[in-house]
Amino acid sequence: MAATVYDVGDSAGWTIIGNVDYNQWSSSKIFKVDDTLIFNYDPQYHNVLQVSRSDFHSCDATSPIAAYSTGNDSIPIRTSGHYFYICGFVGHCQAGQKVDIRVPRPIQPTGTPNESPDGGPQALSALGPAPIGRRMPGPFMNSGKSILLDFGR
Ligand SMILES: [Cu+2]
Repeated sequence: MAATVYDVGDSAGWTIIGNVDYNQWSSSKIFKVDDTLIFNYDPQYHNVLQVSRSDFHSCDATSPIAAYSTGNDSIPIRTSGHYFYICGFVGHCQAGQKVDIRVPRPIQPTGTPNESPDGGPQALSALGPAPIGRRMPGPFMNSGKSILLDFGR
């Protein structure tokens, strides 16, 4: 598996010009650990802030996890996860200069012999398929009350 270098936004770069759909850009890619993201932009007008999921959605640039401002930022993907980047210049994130990068967990070539017995919350990660045998209880497990209410009136 060769590592891939991605220019965010491809030839458009990191910008508010041209209404680049970064969501579409990232969702068309399959990112993996060891890939690299390159943000190309004029540092006079833009920057790159890594933010939390909620700050990404609210375009809150006040508490970034990491900040980049060289205009040619190379950001290696070191671990799987969900990464959120916005431009910190006023109005730019709101205008669509934001991108989320989802990096799935690497697929193990062979089964892991010592799978942890209780899995923990990580086993239910949205990044992977739900493990078999961990399905939620069916509707019949609900309290009798809701079943009664469900009977058509
Ligand atoms: Cu910007």
